[in-house]
Amino acid sequence: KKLTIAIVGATGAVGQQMLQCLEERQFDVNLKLLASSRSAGKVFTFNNQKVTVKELTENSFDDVDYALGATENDLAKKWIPWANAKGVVVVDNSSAFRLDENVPLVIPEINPEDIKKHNGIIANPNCATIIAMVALHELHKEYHIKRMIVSTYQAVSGAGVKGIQDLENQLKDPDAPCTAFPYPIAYNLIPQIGDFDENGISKEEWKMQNEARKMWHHPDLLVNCTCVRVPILRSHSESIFIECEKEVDVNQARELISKGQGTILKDDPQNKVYPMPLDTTDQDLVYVGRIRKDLTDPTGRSLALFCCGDQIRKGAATNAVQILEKLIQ
Ligand code: 2RA
Repeated sequence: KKLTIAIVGATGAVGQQMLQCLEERQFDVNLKLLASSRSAGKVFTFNNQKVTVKELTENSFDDVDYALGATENDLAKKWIPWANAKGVVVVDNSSAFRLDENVPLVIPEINPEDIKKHNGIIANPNCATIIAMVALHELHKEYHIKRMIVSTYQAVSGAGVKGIQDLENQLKDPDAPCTAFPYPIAYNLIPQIGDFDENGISKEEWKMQNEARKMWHHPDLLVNCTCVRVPILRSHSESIFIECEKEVDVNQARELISKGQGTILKDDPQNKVYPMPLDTTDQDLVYVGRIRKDLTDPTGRSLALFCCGDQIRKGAATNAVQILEKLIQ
């Protein structure tokens, strides 16, 4: 019997990419597209079949085996119990359950063994966290990262279709409305993603430390993160400094990354070869370059690098579909 997979939040940027990833990765399944009443009736194509979006209700999951969640937190907290009540296992891209101890948080290249610990929900990490950890994983295994200082340059797609539309509209007309961000994003940078706490640290900035600690099973990891919205469509870029337990070697680090799962080494600065968002857009690998020793650290245990990855793909949809692949294999 063919499995039935539901995409919940099917008409958003991530939901649409999930559909495309399922098709690219040849999922021979029945697909159910669920969204709000205002999207019900829209028709999409999957494996050359027309699929009509249905309204998400409590009874949407009777005939579903697995669900991919691409909704905001509040809605996820509402519909996921409906799905679990019908025995449906959910891979959720919202941040609602990521830190719940009964919910595995997974990047398949890093901690696939955590998938089987699920109790009905597996959480997909935040896009900026996925891109950083895929870039760093081999280095962490070799040098054991103690502390990370990260600056992110996050694409407007992180705020969904509205974010993309704001940038495209404002580039045409600087007076076009700001619907996704507090200020114009065209020709601008906005050093805020999510609300700030009393320490002046944003919700997005806390995600990097909280989620990396959970997935690396490394509760002492220290992360200082600055998250900035930039006028780029789809790829997040990140400048990362790591302080390790062991002395680092740049050539070995390059070797580890070139052999790493999910990464491509783009590191020949003398020939202007380094990661850029235009290169990583609409593909699933994380590009890593600008790898260099931190000459200000006499212990030789610190290293800096720059990486880029597609926020909608590996940062969200592809990672979730890769988790689903592991679940049903
Ligand atoms: C953002 N990481 O970039 C958040 C959610 N995708 O807006």
